[in-house]
Amino acid sequence: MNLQEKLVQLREEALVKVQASATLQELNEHRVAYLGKKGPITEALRGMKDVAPEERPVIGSLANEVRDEIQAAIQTLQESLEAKALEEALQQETIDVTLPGKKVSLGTKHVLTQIMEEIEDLFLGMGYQVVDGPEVELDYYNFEKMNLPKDHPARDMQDTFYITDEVLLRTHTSPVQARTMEKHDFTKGPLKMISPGKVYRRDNDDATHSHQFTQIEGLVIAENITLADLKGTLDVFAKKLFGAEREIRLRPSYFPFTEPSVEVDVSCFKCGGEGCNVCKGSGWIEILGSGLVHPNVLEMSGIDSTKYSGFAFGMGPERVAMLKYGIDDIRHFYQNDVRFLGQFTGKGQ
Ligand code: FA5
Ligand code: MG
Repeated sequence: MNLQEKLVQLREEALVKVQASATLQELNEHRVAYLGKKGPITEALRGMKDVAPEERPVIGSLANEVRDEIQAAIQTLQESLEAKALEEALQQETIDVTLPGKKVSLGTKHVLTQIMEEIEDLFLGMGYQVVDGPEVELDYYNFEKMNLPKDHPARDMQDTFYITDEVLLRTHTSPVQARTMEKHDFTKGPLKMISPGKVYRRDNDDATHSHQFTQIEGLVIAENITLADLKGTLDVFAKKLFGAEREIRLRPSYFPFTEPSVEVDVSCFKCGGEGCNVCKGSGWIEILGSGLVHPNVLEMSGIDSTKYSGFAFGMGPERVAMLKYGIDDIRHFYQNDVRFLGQFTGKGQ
């Protein structure tokens, strides 16, 4: 068989084998076998030296032709095998987007935090600053500077956890009033502040009382502050928190640090005023104590009581939240039962 016949036969044989390849691996084996350095075409071309010089161009171009054809056949099949492999891979990796996703459960802010932030926002909007104070407090600030000297009978109104004779767990947020008044520079303008935080009392726990609870103190001192300013402020507060239709009453009261003093009650959410276990039969729930700052309190912090006057209030956010959301026991706030907490998802959470 001469070289020409050999090349033609090689072409037939290679094309049949290439076409029969079922996998990319098989195809690659044929490529190496036919077109590789040790393959028959390279081999055949090496035999050119025995061919008559005038036949060399013919055989040479035939050899190139055979090689190109085999290469083209391999290329075509390779592309289709690759496309098939990709198709198969995609089919296997298909994601079913209609399957239900895994739900991620997000936490929410505690309902008390939500109420405190709502109240803070309201007062910040009216130009008040937010001030912090210590929970472990001196008797001096908690009582004495609030016009409650050591032997004052009204100290019994707030049963106290003492640490030493002079140090206690604050029973209200009012000591922050004294701490702020001492430092305030009235040449820079009036004093308007609120102070939220935890307080402690030796109260017996029941539906509306806890031995640890929160308060938000409010204090405004300027020239010509009257009871009308206090009433107006409490009115804005109550309407914002409870809505215009809810009943509110101001009741004359007594605090050593205010004169006159008033307490604010909101009609009971549970019985609507009939009397029940939550409001202890009165039909009302007390949310805050307030009044005009006693001149003694101003003077003790170095403020001229003939020039300045002010109002103050101390409210219980737990009671506010109970009335707003119809929560019938204060202890729910502290038990951290997610079935309770999860009901208050708040704004934008
Ligand atoms: C005071 O603590 C005064 N410092 C408030 C005040 C401030 C008056 C400034 C005048 C000027 P009282 O003891 O009434 O007052 O408490 C205020 C509010 O705290 C109550 O209206 C109630 O909402 C809440 N509160 C009082 N005791 C408890 C308790 N044991 N558990 C839950 N909330 C309570
Ligand atoms: Mg009270």
